[in-house]
Amino acid sequence: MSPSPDTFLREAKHLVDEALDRYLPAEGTGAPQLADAMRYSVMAGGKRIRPALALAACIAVGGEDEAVLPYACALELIHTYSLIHDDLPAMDDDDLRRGRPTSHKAFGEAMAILAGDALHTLAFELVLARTADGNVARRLGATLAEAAGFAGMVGGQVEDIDAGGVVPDVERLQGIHERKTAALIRAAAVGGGIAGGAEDEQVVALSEFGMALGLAFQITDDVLDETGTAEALGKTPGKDREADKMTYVALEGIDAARARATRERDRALAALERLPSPELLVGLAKFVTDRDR
Ligand code: GRG
Repeated sequence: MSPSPDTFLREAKHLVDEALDRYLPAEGTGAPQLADAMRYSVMAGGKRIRPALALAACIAVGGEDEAVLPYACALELIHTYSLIHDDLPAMDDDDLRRGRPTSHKAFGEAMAILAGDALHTLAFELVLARTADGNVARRLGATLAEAAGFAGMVGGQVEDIDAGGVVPDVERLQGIHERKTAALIRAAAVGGGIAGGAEDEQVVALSEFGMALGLAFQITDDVLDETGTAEALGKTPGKDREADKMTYVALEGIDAARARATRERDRALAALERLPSPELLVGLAKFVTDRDR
């Protein structure tokens, strides 16, 4: 029997946190303040949902979880770098993240920028230097780069900034979130499949799953920004409305946004029917829309 989503997330977090601790520069080494700033944000907690999805996708196609561990950690490093940079005064200007003062509040702006940069490059070092099979490493590196860069997260972030204060429309909003949030979540599922030796059609199913789940994740994030507490979320709620952001809640209200998240989640679940052992992914998909943090 598969573990519950909470149990699997806890186990995945343990595995990934132990590996991250090994992969990150040791405290007090090299440029000590940089090593401290990198560790401060990565080890502050976080749900580790992207690495958990990569591990579960690898298992869903019959792979062994250690084949995907460096890639799972790389996803978390890219995600953490994006949070550090997103919190900077030049972007969202946030004081609280993962229940702690943001990186620039704790280390200053220059160090926060540099810690993000170093996490970004460490991510690719892990994938390329620590993935056992060279061909798999090349495919994982390309998958991660595409999801994190111009065609994915960074491009989506720029579109999101450009959309501030604009009257919301659903097509534009979906385009933003496919790139800003869903691309990296899709890369978690696809990369997990690649590392696990998935057939081409299984990779396609994981891609559809990841994109739909990524949208469900973002819509739920928009709802939680309205309904969640700083204590549960570990960040300041209500920032989207304050910044007049284009969100699903601004577009259609909380109830319709929740219903939209459920529809995307169900679309994600339908794609899993084409995989041999999807149980862990099914549980994670339900966690994404039912969470309070
Ligand atoms: C700065 C290049 C650059 C990109 C920023 C991802 C992103 C783009 C900004 C983060 C801000 C944000 C609220 C994004 C929407 C969804 C999201 C990524 C939420 C945070 O992810 P969780 O809930 O966080 O997985 P934890 O802390 O649990 O890892």
